[in-house]
Amino acid sequence: MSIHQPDSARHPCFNPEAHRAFGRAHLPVAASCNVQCGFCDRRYSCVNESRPGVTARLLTPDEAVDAALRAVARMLHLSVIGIAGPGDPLANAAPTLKTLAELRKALPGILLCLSTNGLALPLHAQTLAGLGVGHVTVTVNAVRPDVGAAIYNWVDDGGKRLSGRQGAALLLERQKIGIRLLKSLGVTVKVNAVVIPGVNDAHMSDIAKAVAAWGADLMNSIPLLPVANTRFALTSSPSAQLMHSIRAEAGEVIPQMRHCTRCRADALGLLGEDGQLDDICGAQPRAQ
Ligand code: CLF
Ligand code: SF4
Repeated sequence: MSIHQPDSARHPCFNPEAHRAFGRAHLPVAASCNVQCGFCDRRYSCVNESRPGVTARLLTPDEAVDAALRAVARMLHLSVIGIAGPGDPLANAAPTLKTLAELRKALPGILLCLSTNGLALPLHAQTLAGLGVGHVTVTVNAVRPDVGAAIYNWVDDGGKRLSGRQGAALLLERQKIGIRLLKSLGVTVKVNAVVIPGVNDAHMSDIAKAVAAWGADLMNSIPLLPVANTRFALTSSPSAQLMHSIRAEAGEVIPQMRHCTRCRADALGLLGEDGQLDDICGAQPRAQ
């Protein structure tokens, strides 16, 4: 199975045939997060760490737009500009939406993309669609609150911090509403799911069925990358064999992405390349 949305033909993540020809730029304008996933550590530096949630430094919207314009001018194969952290783009709605609005004006032909945990998605889905953000990724690691409670340390809903099943249930509800809303607005939706052995690996087919029923177009099962000083620091990554069987089973109900390279929040170029936006390196790491 594959997806056949017209704009996805040149999106390197949504179309496996496009990823050798088209690249993406991530603009790191989203500092904080409204969820704490048990596997995530967003402290960052320029020491060649390549995984989601890390960036050499944060950019203001103006800096981000300038960097994007320079990148597009020198890299003709850039087809997508995305906002993917280092925190959650919609937990930082002001800089994220300002950046997207400026980009839409300056680069009318570029594909705009965004990756979110979905907690604030119902609030912003309409605005995103209005700005022409044609591709959105929502990370859904659980579709049962008891499973989610083992993954999310807490969920912060406008200053109200919820943990355990309560937090996981709220996040799940927002993800469901948000994805359905995006689909009603014509946005192409991918679901990322981090596979954590012993926690949600046996739950992946339930996630696939649920998100397919919500209307999602594509699913990307991502093997856990254990990060020091997190809840899952000592959990092993799933084997290639386990990932193969998870994708095969999930692929019965929703198309699977199989070429994800787990990009940094400031990645630039073809998937697998971590080029740098001009002058992004050099700032000091920030405390979380
Ligand atoms: Fe970036 Fe994500 Fe858009 Fe792609 S990445 S915001 S959908 S333009 Fe792509 Fe990188 Fe995997 Fe993400 S390979 S981590 S799936
Ligand atoms: Fe990290 Fe994303 Fe989870 Fe926030 S939602 S804690 S940025 S993985």
